[in-house]
Amino acid sequence: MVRLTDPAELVARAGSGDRRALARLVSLVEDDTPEGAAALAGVFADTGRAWTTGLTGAPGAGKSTVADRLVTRARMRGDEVAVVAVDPSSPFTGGAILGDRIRMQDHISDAGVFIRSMASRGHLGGIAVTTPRVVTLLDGVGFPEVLVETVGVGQVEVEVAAAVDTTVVVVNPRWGDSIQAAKAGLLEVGDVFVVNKADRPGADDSVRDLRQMLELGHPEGWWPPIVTTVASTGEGIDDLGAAIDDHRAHLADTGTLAVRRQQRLVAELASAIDAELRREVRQVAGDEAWEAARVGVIERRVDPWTAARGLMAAARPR
Ligand SMILES: Nc1nc2c(ncn2[C@@H]2O[C@H](COP(=O)(O)OP(=O)(O)O)[C@@H](O)[C@H]2O)c(=O)[nH]1
Ligand SMILES: [Mg+2]
Repeated sequence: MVRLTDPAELVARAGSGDRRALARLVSLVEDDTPEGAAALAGVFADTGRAWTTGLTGAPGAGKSTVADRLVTRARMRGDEVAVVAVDPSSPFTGGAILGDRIRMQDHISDAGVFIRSMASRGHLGGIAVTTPRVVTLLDGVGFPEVLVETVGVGQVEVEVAAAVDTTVVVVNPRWGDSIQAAKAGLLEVGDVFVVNKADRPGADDSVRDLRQMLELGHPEGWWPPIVTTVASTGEGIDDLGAAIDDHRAHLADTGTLAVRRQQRLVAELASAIDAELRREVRQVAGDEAWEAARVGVIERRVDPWTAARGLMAAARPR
């Protein structure tokens, strides 16, 4: 079989529900290929329509199980939905990805659901660069709803989870779990909080701890609700869905949605320029000059700022 790589053809097929074409497109975007870039350029005018929700929290908190329930909810509403599960801890085909697949298996045969697990591949920028592009692609081919699951451990993962319209932070009723979430910087990014595994003791204490910590913050007209769930049985998922819908309505009514999305796009523009410039400077100045700068900085013979200016000057056309 000939492997289809024409971006326009793939976009057309993906848009009409061809999941294999879509999977191929996502790979092309993930691998930072020219075809992927062309596909993104092609769909960009159609983006800005999807509602994006991020789910973040410690490994094992139940994010995938919650996502699975939210997918069911979206399907019952008649909406198609895409899920992007980012797991930087499984660089190859780790257990987490398999676990996500098994958990989501009810949806795998459903043509209205697209699930993609992405592992950090270690290329420049990694998931921080790739995930927003994949989400943009899914938006552009017409998914009204996109869920992004990220392990909320590192700064990059937290940023990825926060680069959505609504960020949901998932914790468990374990002593100290809320404190860990706070330390990871999750309290600042959460729009909705979930105490999942409420079938275990301590859920009420966790809710109280979270509320106290959140009250120390300075919300801009939105007090993040705290919902308790038992994702494994589906208990509380309707409340969570309602809380997400409320947040969505709040953002739309206050005009915050447009502002947030504009800020995200401008940030994306700035980071794209950074990445392009770095690549170009390295290419034009040459490996030797790059290496000399690198070693010079490490050995403290030249400061990073002077070295950067030197490389830029070497790369600038005369
Ligand atoms: N007891 C209990 N277990 C749950 C609940 N939600 C998820 N789990 C289990 O917790 C484990 C981790 O869930 P998973 O969704 O993979 O967590 P993730 O790593 O955050 O995506 C799995 O074995 C789930 O079946 C819950 O509400 N109660
Ligand atoms: Mg998971």
